[in-house]
Amino acid sequence: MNERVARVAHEASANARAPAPREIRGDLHARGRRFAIAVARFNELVTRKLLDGALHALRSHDVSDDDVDVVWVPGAFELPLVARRLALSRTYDGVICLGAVIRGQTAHFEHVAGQAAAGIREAADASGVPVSFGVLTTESLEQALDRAGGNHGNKGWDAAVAAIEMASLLEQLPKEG
Ligand code: INI
Repeated sequence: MNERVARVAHEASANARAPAPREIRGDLHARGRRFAIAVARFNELVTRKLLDGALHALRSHDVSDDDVDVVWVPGAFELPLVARRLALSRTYDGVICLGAVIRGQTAHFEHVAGQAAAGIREAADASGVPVSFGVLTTESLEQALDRAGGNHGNKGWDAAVAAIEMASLLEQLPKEG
């Protein structure tokens, strides 16, 4: 055994013995899980595509349509209230929030986008249920469409997959004391 081979063999055996922390990850097995989707009607041209993406993701991960409720709200500003109600109901393993806030269309972009993000976060914190953030904040309609099934993927799909992963992860973590 030359010196380099001996060193590699030594390192490999040391690694095999090295203590390692337990890693915990959520998986994407979602059969039997229940999800609610809260989706804003404002910019429905975009949000319907986000909804299509989210539903496609759930179905692709074996979630039955019978285990999904879709709740329409007027705009992204209303998402937090509904997300909180859905999450606190303990009916769902995860809540997926979908919306599109487009700067070109509103002077109060920052308020709508900021309140939606903070409120959705707060719904998750208050309930301990995963509430995912599928709200686009873009400069233009074109950018929003790009992220709703166009050139930059579908943020609705991403938000649904995040909710699936988080539902699995939370199930594995110690319960709150
Ligand atoms: N709601 C959105 O979801 N996206 C927007 O871009 C938007 N703009 O442009 O104003 C918007 N406004 C409506 C808001 O969410 C509330 O529905 C409304 O203020 C009533 O509370």
